Amino acid sequence: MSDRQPLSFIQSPPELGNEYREDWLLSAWLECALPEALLHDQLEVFDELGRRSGGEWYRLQTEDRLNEPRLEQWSPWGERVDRIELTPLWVKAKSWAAEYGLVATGYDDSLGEHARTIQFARAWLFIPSTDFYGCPLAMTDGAARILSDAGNRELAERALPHLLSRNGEDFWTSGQWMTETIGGSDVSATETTAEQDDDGRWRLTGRKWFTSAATSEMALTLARPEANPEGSRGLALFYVEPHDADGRLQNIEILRLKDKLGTRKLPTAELWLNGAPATPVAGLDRGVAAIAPMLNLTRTWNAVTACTLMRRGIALATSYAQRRRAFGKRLIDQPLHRQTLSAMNADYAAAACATLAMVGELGRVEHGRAASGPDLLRILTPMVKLGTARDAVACASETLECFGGAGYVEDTGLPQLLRDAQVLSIWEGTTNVLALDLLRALAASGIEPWLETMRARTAALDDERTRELHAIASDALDQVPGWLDHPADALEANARTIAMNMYRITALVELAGLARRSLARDGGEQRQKPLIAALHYARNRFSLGPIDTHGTGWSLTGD
Ligand code: UCC
Repeated sequence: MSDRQPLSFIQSPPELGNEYREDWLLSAWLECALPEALLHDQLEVFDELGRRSGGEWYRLQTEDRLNEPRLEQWSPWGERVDRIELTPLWVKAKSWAAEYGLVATGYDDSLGEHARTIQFARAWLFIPSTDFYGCPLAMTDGAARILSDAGNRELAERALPHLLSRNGEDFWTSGQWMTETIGGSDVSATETTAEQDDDGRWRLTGRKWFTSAATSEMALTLARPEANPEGSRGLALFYVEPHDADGRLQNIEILRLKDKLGTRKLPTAELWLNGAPATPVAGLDRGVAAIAPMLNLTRTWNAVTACTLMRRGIALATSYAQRRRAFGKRLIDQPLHRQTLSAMNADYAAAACATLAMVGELGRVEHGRAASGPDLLRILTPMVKLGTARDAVACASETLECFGGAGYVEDTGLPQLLRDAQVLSIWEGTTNVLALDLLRALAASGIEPWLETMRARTAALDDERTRELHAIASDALDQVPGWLDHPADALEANARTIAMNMYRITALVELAGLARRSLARDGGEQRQKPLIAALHYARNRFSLGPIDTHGTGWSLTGD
């Protein structure tokens, strides 16, 4: 018989509710951004997604925690098969993604310029409970955009019906095979070559070092046709179907699955292309420019994912704070803990508003309704991607801390939040690469498309209750032109600070704008939340980094 004392206390775990109804920021944004009738039509789906996200899917995700994809390279009889077995949650997630039109909705012309807002609102609820299934969806979205616009009718007719299918059986996802051993950032150095065989079929040879979601039915990739020059202009964009009609890989070997810090459900693989058949998508050069629409869309998904991970962390930490008692009180009733949760909420609200504003602009650009053509979106995309990614890592770290030691213990499922979030500032362009991309965009269009939009939106903060927000945003915007007035080297050395500053201003202005629009609508306490969040953000979280005009600190780097 045990002589242990009976346990006096067992902590109840955090729980999730209906993740649409509980996400006051998302619902406030949609109420202001969508026409009433359209929102009304969508509410049932949002509500269902919110319920499944916080209920059935979250439970399955928790049960799936220890599963990982598995690569079987050889059959028992010695045949090279290179089959990847996905985790049970990922198998189901593909059907759900198709059923809810998580890619197709963005291309539904009946929704007009709002198609993207509705698509990403749905994805918002799906992503945090499906262990980065958003990654293949992001690449699929990028492929659908490219194949819709590239003018290659044969490829469009073959792949688009699958990429935009709402039926799990017909739905295809797309890979994006870019990264090679020589670089994931400097893609212009791609070593994979493309040659035509005797039948005129293009065949690709080379090693793709980091291909996410290697189970996709198609992929877009870069290779250098023989005799083409070095650099990104000598690359071409190719379409590949990895498997033949019998499901066999076509001159492709899966060398291994990557042993990553996080996103471990994602079957990211190293591939050897050994004459893999491929089709040029849009000519035989300018490959980087040709794949750029895919990059910009996956960066949009990256930002959306960052926000949804912040929201998930906050939901769990809030639930825990309502249950956990320490020093005689629930955590939620303790002023310092409340302040911590408020800061997390304010950061989330700001990141979400910057992201949803970018998504709205994407919808306008795609439907020819954007005031500055594509220029504002081109500026927003790298800036919002890099800013939200870093906010998500900070928020995940704070989430773990809200749980004390339990946040550091694997079987609570919490450490995965931090490991997963860390990828957001690395893939699809690191913070530095994206900061330089922002400079590239500013060099092309000037700062005006962004600055004028931010000034106009700040001018609209004309309510007495938003006066303080107006003053803080105006003051910040006045500083911006001076940041860009430097020689090329100094500008480059300051690119990250400039990008983060512009992101913070965008986040503040968009959140303040939501506060203003919410106040203009009738209603009770719920309508006040964006204002409370905006004031908290402006007073406690908003700060701009200094631009270094004294030199670059290179002497500190060791060279
Ligand atoms: O593949 C990866 C894993 C996939 C995982 C998917 C996750 C989805 C997340 C969803 C969350 C759930 S990771 C791969 C990571 N690698 C990258 O993202 C690449 C990072 N590097 C860059 O972005 C660089 O800036 C490069 C490669 C684009 C730089 O290329 P270049 O060739 O050195 O630079 P250039 O010469 O400036 O650009 C070439 C052309 C130019 O156009 P033209 O030829 O007309 O002058 C640029 O204006 O490409 C154009 N361009 C762009 N256009 C470059 N970037 C862009 C852009 N972002 N938008 C439009």
